[in-house]
Amino acid sequence: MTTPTAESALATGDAVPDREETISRDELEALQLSRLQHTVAYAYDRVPLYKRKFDEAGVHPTDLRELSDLGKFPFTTKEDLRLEYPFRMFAVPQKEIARIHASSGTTGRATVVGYTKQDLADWAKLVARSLRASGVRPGMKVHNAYGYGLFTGGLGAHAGAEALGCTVIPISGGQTERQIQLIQDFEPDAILATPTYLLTIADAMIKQGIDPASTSLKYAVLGAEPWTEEMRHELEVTMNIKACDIYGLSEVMGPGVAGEAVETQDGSHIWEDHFRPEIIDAFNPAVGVDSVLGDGEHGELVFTSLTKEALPIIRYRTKDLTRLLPGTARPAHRRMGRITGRSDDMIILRGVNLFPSQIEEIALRIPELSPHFQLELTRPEGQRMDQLTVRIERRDAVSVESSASAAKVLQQQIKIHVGSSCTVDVVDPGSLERSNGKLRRIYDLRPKA
Ligand code: DLL
Repeated sequence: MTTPTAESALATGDAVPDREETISRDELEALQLSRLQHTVAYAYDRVPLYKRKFDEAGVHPTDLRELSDLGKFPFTTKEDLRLEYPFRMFAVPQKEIARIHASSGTTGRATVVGYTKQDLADWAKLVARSLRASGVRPGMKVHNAYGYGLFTGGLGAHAGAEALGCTVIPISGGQTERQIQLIQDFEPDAILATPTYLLTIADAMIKQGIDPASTSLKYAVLGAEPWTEEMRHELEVTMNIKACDIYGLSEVMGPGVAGEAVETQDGSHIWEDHFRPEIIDAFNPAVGVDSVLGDGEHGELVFTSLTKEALPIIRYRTKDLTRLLPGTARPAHRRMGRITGRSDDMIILRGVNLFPSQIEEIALRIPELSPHFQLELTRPEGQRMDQLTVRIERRDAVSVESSASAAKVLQQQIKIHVGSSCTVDVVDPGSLERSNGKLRRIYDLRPKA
């Protein structure tokens, strides 16, 4: 529900937030509790999986008397969604489902998610809220380079930008030359893309002799994959823009579960009037009530939806590793720290844990090296030890000789900050595959066990 003030603010191009964005923490928690009580009862009554899981765990929706009681309820995992493929997680009859999205399902079956008309309206409202927080205003032209289709990025961002009152350019991902042409011709104010795809666009502009800092773009709202402060700096300087984060996942909604404020640029605010976040100890095999961690502690992010009709989701384990921080620009809504990685994307190299974002952070501090890199894991014949090779492009103007010393610096810095020994292979500019959306950084060539 938007208040008349917020509606008129949208119409006039003002930046006044929704009422729920500015309520006090106490008011917000009261709202969360009533919505949570409704959601667990609704899920229990309508989705057989939840009934089964709650019964097995010996909990009933009436056990939820205060917010911390949520810890008594069982988790939901991607595996649960796969087992209930395609529609058994839906809490409404199919004719009430207005849209379906699905994850690509690189391993096993895709996970399918559904939305009622009301869910779509809530989703658009939250994406609009996120974009507005990130500097986008009604009337602006928005170039949407998230992929359209079953992926929630394209259509989710599209509906949010429309709801905000923007002029949307639905270009989708790929066809980089064409993207550049349209950025020049249509002169958009904002671009929505994955960080690595924006990098691809900037890089292709440079190759065409266009200065990426000279375009009409002023704002970028970037997400769908992990990225670092160093990458933010790289993109902001190269493109002369303000770049903010947007976070989300299809199982919980899509983009817009959390969004970053341009005035603080200090991490995405989780829209807690629609989602209750928790952090759990991801690597404890017996995760349960006791494993809920306090604010500020690092662990796996877990979400419970508070308003969703088609796919209520209870304590969904995202596998995303981060921590909860106090709200700043939107004080009642806690922020999430940058996602260091996913628990299932962590490289364990001779006992040391490593994420691609750590390499990004270190590499981008070395002036000779570009943000284009891949991590290759191998186990050479006859050896028991795994080997990590960081393959990274040198910057355009850098000579082969100076990139050799940069390689040494990178290798040493990785050893110091991460604790892993690796080989660094500096390659020619333009020789590594470019991103079209979510970039694959890890190439695991080790023999399968
Ligand atoms: O990536 C939704 C989205 C689209 C978010 C566009 C933002 C912008 P999925 O394909 O289900 O949904 O992938 C979700 O992507 O669990 C994270 O691992 C990762 N992810 C999404 N946003 C961020 C972010 C979309 N801002 C998975 N930072 C999530 C880091 C992110 N990782």
